[in-house]
Amino acid sequence: MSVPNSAQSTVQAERKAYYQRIAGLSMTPLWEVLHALVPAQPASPCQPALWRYAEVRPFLLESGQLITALEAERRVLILENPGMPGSSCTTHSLYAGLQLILPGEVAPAHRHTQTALRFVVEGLGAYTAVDGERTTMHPGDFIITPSWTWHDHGNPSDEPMVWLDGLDIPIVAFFDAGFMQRGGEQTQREARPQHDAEYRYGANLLPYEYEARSLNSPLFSYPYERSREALEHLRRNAAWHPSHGLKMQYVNPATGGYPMPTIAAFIQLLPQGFQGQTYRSTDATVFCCIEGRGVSRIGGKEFAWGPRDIFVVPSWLSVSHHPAQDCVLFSFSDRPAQKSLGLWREELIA
Ligand code: GTQ
Repeated sequence: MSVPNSAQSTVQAERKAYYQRIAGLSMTPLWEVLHALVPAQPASPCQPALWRYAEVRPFLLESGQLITALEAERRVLILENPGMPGSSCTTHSLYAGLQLILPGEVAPAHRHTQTALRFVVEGLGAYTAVDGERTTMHPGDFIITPSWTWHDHGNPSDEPMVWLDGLDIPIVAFFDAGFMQRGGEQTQREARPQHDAEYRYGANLLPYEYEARSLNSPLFSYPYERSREALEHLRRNAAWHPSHGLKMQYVNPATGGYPMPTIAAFIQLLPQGFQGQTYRSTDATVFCCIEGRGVSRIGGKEFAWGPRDIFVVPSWLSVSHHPAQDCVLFSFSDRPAQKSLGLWREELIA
């Protein structure tokens, strides 16, 4: 039944006036926004994006002339998603940035409820200290700074050091659960020797009758050398995933689960000639290429990446990976948070 135009515009005007009246009581009609609030499938403002390290690096080094690590507290260029300007978000739920520490600099001790990961991109010999234990950083190392652990960074080497930071800043902001404290001293006193956690938790052993005390891995450094060696050995006799190639996930050795409650991290080998099958998953993912070159097709667009380049795959956008040579990709996402809420989905697309 068609309604005359004049009757329709009367209805519209009445509704509008009604919306204005209820706005005074801080109420708003669901039916105007229902399908935006409850979409048929994820509709993220997050866009696919690529940061080429060769383009980013000169600006990062330039920031080293503008501000010290001490003054900045953390000298980081945020990799802000082009679909969410002003948000300081890389995906809707995660933050990523490139942190620079010059020789002799210190990023002073602080702690916060936001969880952080570091993935070392360039340089050798700087350290991160987590709750009194230092770990020296090498390219490709994966390091975690769990929620509310004290951490400071320093660079006693004579090269600039750059790493990719990944934090759950948007998740913690969403929950309004952010706390932060600065340490009394810039550099934490060393409470344990280097590698203590590695031998205690990362040598296929755990302390006698050890019980996990937190949702975070007690192991906080995952050296690239060991991850890379594992991939190399497995390539000959492991099954290749049609989309992910040879993909492994970083683990909390005390639980077998993800290393942090909000962020999962992965490392994958894609052999030359591999044509990854298209897939999509609800966890938007930040990738960092470590070795090799290739192309990823994300939402129908092609992104060509090489060593140290960083790219983002949004939630539920189709993606496939096509390495031009043997490639290693590191990646992280909010998968543990989604899984603990029963939300995570992934599907292969024919
Ligand atoms: O290294 O503690 O990229 O607190 C953003 C906030 C790094 C850090 C970031 C931080 C840190």
